[in-house]
Amino acid sequence: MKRRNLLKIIAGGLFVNLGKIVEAETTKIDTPVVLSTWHNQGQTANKEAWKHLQNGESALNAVEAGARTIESDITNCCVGLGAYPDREGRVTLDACIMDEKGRCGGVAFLERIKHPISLARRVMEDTPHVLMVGEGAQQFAIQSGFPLEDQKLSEHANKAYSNWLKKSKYEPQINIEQNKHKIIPVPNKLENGNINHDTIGIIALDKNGNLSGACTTSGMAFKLRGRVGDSPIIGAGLYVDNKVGAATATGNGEEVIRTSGSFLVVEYMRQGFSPTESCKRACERLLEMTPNPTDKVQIGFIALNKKGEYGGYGLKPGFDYTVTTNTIEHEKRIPKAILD
Ligand code: SD4
Repeated sequence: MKRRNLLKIIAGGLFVNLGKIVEAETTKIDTPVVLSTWHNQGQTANKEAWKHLQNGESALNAVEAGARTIESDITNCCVGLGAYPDREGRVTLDACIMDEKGRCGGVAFLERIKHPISLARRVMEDTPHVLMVGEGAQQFAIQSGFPLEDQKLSEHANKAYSNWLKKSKYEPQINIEQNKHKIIPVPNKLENGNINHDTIGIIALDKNGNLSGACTTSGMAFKLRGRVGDSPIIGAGLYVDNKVGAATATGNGEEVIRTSGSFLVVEYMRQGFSPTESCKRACERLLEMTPNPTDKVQIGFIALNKKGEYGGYGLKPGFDYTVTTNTIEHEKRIPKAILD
């Protein structure tokens, strides 16, 4: 092992000890690193992102590429145009992206555009704005050369929506696969047998030590038309500060927005807490604001600091994420939960 690397590892260990970290998941520095929310889809996203990181490309390119693979998956319940629609039967998408320079872009309430994450990047790079929504965002997409896709539900989304219409019960839920009650509007498993998972949040540190992140979703299944969650909102669903770290969230967006969740996680890291401890503290803060979350409320945070240390925490059990480094191949991590 090179002397430089050895020193880095020692420094990582010291940071953990001095910071009185409760549960550091990593002390060994092993970069580049990419983390994605959930394992089911996170491993696919990480595999794609890793190709870019391995080539020496930027974390920004890596997170965009990782998010795009999930947006392309027409069988995904919760991301991209194949996902579950709102209560009017229309799929509306939210996404945002942030890079190492503090540049950021988001799109919300976007219809018929296959890759909201790439449009968010165009908002960041080609406009003086940060967030574009609805028809205007769609118009900007078309002007930017994005194809306008058919207004059509995927087969599995159509079935789920038809079932939901029969019950006609407006009850959007998150992290549904963990719900023990059976009065749920979306299935625990998709028609193809895949487990139903949520939003993809992906954060990476590249070989040059730069951080970036991306977050993309269709939001809550059968949501009220026009509802926007945390995922396109910088500071809520995603935040990156290249001096400190990056964080992203999955779960009930309303709770994450109310606590500026991802920003909060990064601020805890700025204070010297490990990524795991920072995610835990953000969950605790959330619990202070919502002391009695119903069984439908779930939140998961993942975080990565400038040194390549990473971690996560859930409000409740059931959350997992995926990590990839030179020595860790798209592995599943099951973080602790506040309400374990
Ligand atoms: C939202 N945060 O729209 C998203 C959904 C999600 O796990 O992450 N589900 O509120």
